[in-house]
Amino acid sequence: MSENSSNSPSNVYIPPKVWSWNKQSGGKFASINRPVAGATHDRALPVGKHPLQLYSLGTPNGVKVTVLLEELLELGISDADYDAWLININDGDQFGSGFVAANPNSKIPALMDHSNNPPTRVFESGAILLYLAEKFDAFIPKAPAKRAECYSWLFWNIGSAPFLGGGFGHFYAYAPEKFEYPIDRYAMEVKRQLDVLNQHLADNRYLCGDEYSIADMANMAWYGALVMGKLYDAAEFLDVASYTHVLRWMHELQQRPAVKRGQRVNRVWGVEQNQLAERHDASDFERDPTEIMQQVIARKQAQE
Ligand SMILES: N[C@@H](CCC(=O)N[C@@H](CS)C(=O)NCC(=O)O)C(=O)O
Repeated sequence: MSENSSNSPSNVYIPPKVWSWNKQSGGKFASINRPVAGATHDRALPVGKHPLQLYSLGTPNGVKVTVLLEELLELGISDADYDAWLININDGDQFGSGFVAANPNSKIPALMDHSNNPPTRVFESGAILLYLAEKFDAFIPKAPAKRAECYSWLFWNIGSAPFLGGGFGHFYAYAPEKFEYPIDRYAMEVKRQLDVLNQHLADNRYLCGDEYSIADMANMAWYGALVMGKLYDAAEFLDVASYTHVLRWMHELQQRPAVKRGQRVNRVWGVEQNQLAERHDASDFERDPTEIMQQVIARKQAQE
């Protein structure tokens, strides 16, 4: 529609010739969003006692990794023991120089593997899942056709979840106003994605058939949480109850002890017993979450 069209509504947005950064744009994450990359401040990353050092937050992208690490430990793979440090994205921790060195994209999760010299950095949740599954040869099918299926559902998640989080979640839950056009567009896409999973899970116990894998972990953190009503308060709006096969799959996964533990790590909101701001030892799951949170706050204050 042209600028002079007689049909133009008076409040229509006409993009300027060159976009410029308007910090006042509003929305829940307006204060941390920037159009440039790189560190905003010097802050070294802490390093704990285990070879694997995870820097994360208990959002779906973070939970994918902590569930895998807890599953590896549940299998008895002690080399998968890890420290999970809290990166609070609302406080801008992802723009500290140490974190940016681990992930130039400034997003959780980021992993440093100190069992290699120099330590190996891995960023992007899908890359971390693949790296750990291959390193420990677990939760990834061995047969080539099944492994390909696992890659497919894993990368399906990496490509699809941003429409759920950055698209639907942003406009339904976080934008400063409810805009019909983007909510409609992304609700349609998210329902289509749920139907993709639902139809597949009608005939498959797990995403790769009968083998539980990193593809389940990646998708459970997003679409499983969504159908359980844990994301964006959107269960009724999206009629999640109609995706019965996704629900069946998620209910089964929720029974796993490693899933229960992994979902708590680096979580700093919601019901207190479900939180564990940082995990440095298996015994941390038995500790008082408030005490752990207080220790994290004290450490962060000392760093400032
Ligand atoms: N594609 C990335 C997405 C990671 C991501 O979006 N992380 C969010 C939290 S779930 C984040 O760190 N946001 C901070 C920011 O945008 O500044 C992955 O899968 O690891």
